[in-house]
Amino acid sequence: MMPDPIQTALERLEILGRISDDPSRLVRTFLSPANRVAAETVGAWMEAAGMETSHAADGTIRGILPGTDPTAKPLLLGSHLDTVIDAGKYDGALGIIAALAAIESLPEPPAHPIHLLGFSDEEGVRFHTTYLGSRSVTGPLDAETLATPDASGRSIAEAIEKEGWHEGATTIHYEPRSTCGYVELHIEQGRVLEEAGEPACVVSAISGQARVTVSLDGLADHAGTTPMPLRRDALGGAAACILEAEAIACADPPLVITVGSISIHPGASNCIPGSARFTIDLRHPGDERRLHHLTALEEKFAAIATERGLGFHWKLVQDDPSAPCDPALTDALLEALESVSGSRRSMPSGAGHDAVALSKLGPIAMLFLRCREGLSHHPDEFASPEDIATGIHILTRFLARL
Ligand code: HGY
Ligand code: MN
Ligand code: MN
Repeated sequence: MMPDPIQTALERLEILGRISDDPSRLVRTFLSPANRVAAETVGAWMEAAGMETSHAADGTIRGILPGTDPTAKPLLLGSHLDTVIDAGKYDGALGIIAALAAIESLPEPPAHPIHLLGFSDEEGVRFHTTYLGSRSVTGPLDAETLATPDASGRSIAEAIEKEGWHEGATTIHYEPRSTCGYVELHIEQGRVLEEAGEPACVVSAISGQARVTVSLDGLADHAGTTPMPLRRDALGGAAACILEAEAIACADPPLVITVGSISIHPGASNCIPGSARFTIDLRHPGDERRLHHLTALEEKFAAIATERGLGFHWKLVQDDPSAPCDPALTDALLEALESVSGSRRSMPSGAGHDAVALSKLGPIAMLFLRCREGLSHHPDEFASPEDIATGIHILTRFLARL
């Protein structure tokens, strides 16, 4: 008796949720040992589903299900294998597992070939970049991106060279207009569906996001003998910048600005911090407003640094415009959504997704699933088995009608 794809999907989510670089919490980052194990594990499941698998040196895994029409362009499905730090087990993994379950649920082979991709890095935890895996299937990463250093100073290029999954690796690449589209299932990571009492919806557009690294350099000095007016306290300057960023974001919703990580030097309780490095994640659904705030924030931070006698460096690590979902592909997904759940809800995504990178190839569409209290990037992230089953049924119906 064939195992039930839904039950299998739920079990696989639990298995993936335990593949971590840290025994005390879920974390899988670019080219980490756990990310490799996750890719190998998903690859084995793809092969068990009759898919031909391959992997890229950067850790992205792909399964191909042939179609019955040799002239048809492939449909791409997928999401990301990596996670944030102390993550939930649904962000990324659910999109891959649910797509595989939908493929396994198809009553007959599809006309279009289906390519299922598990991208190596979307969150950008290690390099503060984002979409590394999905960007790489649309073309080689540019030299500036490849030179981006991690906290240890190792660049992306060096990491791929020294830590990459080179054995048997192939280049996974798609030319623009070489596919009939990319569809991604993902938890909503917000509260709209929960408050509406609906299990799923389609996505209208994915918000643009900018990622910046800010450096402030003052003078490390003695905490006990240095009068306040003589200090060039880098952490004090960072604190002023962070509170200013928060005030700017609160004054212009739906702008959101987040400082997710900060490091200081020397980092002793009796030493005035001589340097501070922190990250900025700035998002707005409108490209013009995002760019306006990026410029204004840099100017504001520069003024704070000058006022405090601090050196200031602003490095725009990445800036992605908003990505609209394709109306025709989204309508096809909407038909499947409505036929399963009766809903025709659509909403914008404040979170970034690999679909942004894949939008450079052709049409994109996304299906959101409800998640409890909208919580995500947190170990208590949760999507119910019933909603996951609904998501798989919607994807299966969509694939069957392709
Ligand atoms: O940060 C995001 O929006 C996504 O989770 N990478
Ligand atoms: Mn995420
Ligand atoms: Mn995600």
